[in-house]
This record gives sequence, structure tokens and C-alpha cells, in this order.
Amino acid sequence: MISQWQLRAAFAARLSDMYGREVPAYTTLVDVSREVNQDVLRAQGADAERLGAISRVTAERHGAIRVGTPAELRQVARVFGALGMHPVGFYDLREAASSAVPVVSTAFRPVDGEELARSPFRVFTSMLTPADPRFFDDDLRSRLETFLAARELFPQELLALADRAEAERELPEDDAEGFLQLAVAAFELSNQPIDKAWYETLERVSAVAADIGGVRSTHINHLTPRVLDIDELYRRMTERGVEMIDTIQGPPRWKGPDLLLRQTSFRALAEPRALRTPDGSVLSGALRVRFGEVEARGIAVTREGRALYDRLIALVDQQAALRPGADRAELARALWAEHVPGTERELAAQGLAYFTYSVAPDRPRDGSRPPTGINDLVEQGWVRAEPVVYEDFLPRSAAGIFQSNLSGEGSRDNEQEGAAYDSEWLSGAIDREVLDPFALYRRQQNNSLAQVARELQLDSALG
Ligand code: OOG
Ligand code: NI
Repeated sequence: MISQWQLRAAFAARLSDMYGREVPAYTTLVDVSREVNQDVLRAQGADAERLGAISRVTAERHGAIRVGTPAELRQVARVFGALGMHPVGFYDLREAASSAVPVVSTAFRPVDGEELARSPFRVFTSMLTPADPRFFDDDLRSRLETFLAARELFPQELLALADRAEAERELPEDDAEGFLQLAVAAFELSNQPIDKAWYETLERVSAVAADIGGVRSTHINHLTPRVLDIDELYRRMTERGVEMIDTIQGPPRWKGPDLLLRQTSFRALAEPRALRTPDGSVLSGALRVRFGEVEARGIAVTREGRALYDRLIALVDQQAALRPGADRAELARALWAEHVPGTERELAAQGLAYFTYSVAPDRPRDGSRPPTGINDLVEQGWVRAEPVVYEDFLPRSAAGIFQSNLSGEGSRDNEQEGAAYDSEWLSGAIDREVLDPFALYRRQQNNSLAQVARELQLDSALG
């Protein structure tokens, strides 16, 4: 029997092989990431593994896919459900982007610590919003919905195997093999001819709309390795002649602990695609839709920490608008130094980031009673704190990654009222609860605190 996590690990590995064949620059990115990680490990020793063992970090990937309808998203949820991955978080990229990115998204990922440690694979999954009149008029909306309703992204056999794997949390070896082959094939770039006129109609609205709704299949859009020093990675890729986007998204490089998520990307080369013209002939064309992305992960922040992050990003925007020549990263660094606590201890004490706690093996053994507050317990050596790694995404960064890899701005009519979507809507559409990332991190922290309280026989709860 092949268990869910084994299926997930095998799927991630096969997807990676497939994507490396399709997009050779991805292989370069993986190689350079591995080199950087080894160098960081050599230079920093155990500190380099503060946010995850090197084996996990090296294997870690996130993918991105895009689908057209709630029905398709529901099927995606079944395929990933088979792999023990659940929808976490709701991202509205229509609001986070200035140009036309007509999608809402969630991320499918394992949710418990042990599962994440076994295979930390996640997939950022976006769904087109044809009902949003800012992007699609009635006529285009109805043509788009008709087109999408007529395609099949996932064969019935795959979905049936997926349902079994999810229900039984494992598959016999032969079925596992069948599932993996069908699942990987569902995310390969199709060589079926694309209707050129239809694709271009959608492209005028948004390149993302064309990539999703202009073709009869879906594909993996990027697969992102994790790196321990993203600035160094950026330098080395540039040195190799790979043209990166001009920024690293997310928090700046600074002297304090890594927080949340930093990401950067490069545009993949044009890929050959067959295009069918209105007279029925098939041309060999080329489309540039996929890209390479890399990320560095930091500590998960609480709602308060996130509000601080969002406030600082807004301040960077404001200052940058006032000083057009200024370097955004420098502005951000200065603001971070001023407003963000520079140590894990202070982040914890101020309730800005999540940690898991455990009783210290070398705690005082002189018969004294432990203090009752978590900060004192840590301060006085009774308890150790380990940072919780951020497992999710950032809407603004995601929108930035989308946008920096689009060729045109597309079009968007801001006079119209946007169609409303939220986490609850998404839960209903896919018939599964879209989980709240903050609640997941908090539960992890609270479980560890409860365990500490039990072991130290404290009368009152910690937290
Ligand atoms: C998804 C872009 C967002 C990330 O890492 O923030 C993303 C896409 O391009 O489909 O993957
Ligand atoms: Ni990504």
C-alpha cells in the first residue's frame, strides 16, 4: 500500500521531473538553489536549519495552477485531497493587482506538522472570474463559460482513483501508479492546437484569462524551490545570464529574523505551441506564459504581525511615491528596522509571530517552582521556543509575480462593481472548508503550550 504522504512525495517528484523536461531553466534554478543552500549550511551550521531541516528545505516545492470554473476547482480539490492536501486561505488577486489579474485563489497543502515534515508540497491554485464585469462583458462572459463548460481537465478514471485515495488514505501499488501517471499528465503542457482568434480575444482582456480560458487543458505554471538566501540566489542567477524580475517580493532583507515569505522570479522562454487560424490551418507559434520562481520562507506571523506587515508595505508605497528615485528595498529596510522587533524573543513577547514551545531538557532542577507566564518560562530557561514556518502565500506578492510576468496590462473597467467572492463562497463552491491559516498556526502554538503546561504541572493555561 502507498500512503497519502508517499503519493504526495511521489507526485511532487514526478511533477518536478516533468517540469524540468518542459522548462530547462527550472533545472538551473533547482541546481543553483541547492548550491546556495549548501553554502548557507556550511557558513551558518545549525542556524541555517532553524526554519526547517535541510532535507525538507531541499525537497520543498510549491506549484501553481490555474483553472476556469468552480466545477474544475472542485475536481482539483479531489485530486489534491488524494494527496492529503487541503485548501488553505483565500486570495483575491483582482484586488491585489493593478493590472488585469481576474482570478481568486487558494493553496492546497498538508496542514499538520508531521505531514508537512514528510512532504511539504503545496499548490497555489487560481480560478478565473468570468462573472466579474470589470474584466468581461456579458457576451465574452457567456462565450467563456460555454468554452469552459465543454472541456475536461481531469479524466474520470483519475477522479475515481483520487476519491478512493482520499477515503482510504492509501492506494494499492498498481492504482497508485495509475493515479500518479494520470495526475502528472493532467498538468503537462498540451500540444493540441489553440484557437488563435479566441486566445487573442481573451488576451486583450488579460493574458491570465487567455492562459486559463483560451486552451482546453490546464498546465503547471511554475514549480518553486525553496532557498535559504534568496538575495544570493538572485545574484547567482543574474550572473548566469538569467534575467530576473527587478525585485524580490515580500519583506526586505534585514538584520532581524526572516518573516513570512520572500519570492522572486524570471520569465520563462517562449514555448512552442500549435495555433489554429480562422481558415483552419495550423501554425507553429510560441507563447510565453510560464516562468521560474524561487522563494525563501520565514516565520509565520499572527494577525497582529500581519497587520504590521501590511501597514509597513503601505508606508513603503507612500514613501516611494513621494521619492520616485528612491530604492524601495532601502526604504523598506529602514522602516523594518524602526518598527519590527529584531529578535524572535521580542516577536513572541509582543504576540507578533507564532512559535511552538517545549520543556527545556536543561531546565532548572533546584526544586524551584517554574514561573507561570510563557515569556518568563522562556526567559528563565524552563521552556524553549521554536519558530513556526510560514506555509502560505502573500496576495500582494502573488499579484506582483503574476504581473511582472505578463506582457500587457490587459484591460479593466473600474467603473463596474466587481463580482463578490470570499472564503465562504469558495468553500461552498468546492464543497470543502477553506481553512484559515491563522487558525492553523494558532492551534499548533496552543497545542504546544498545553503540552508544556501538563509537563510542568502548571495550574493555569499558558498563552
Ligand atoms: C500564481 C502566482 C502566485 C506565488 O507563489 O505567490 C504564486 C500563478 O502565477 O498562477 O504562485
Ligand atoms: Ni508561486
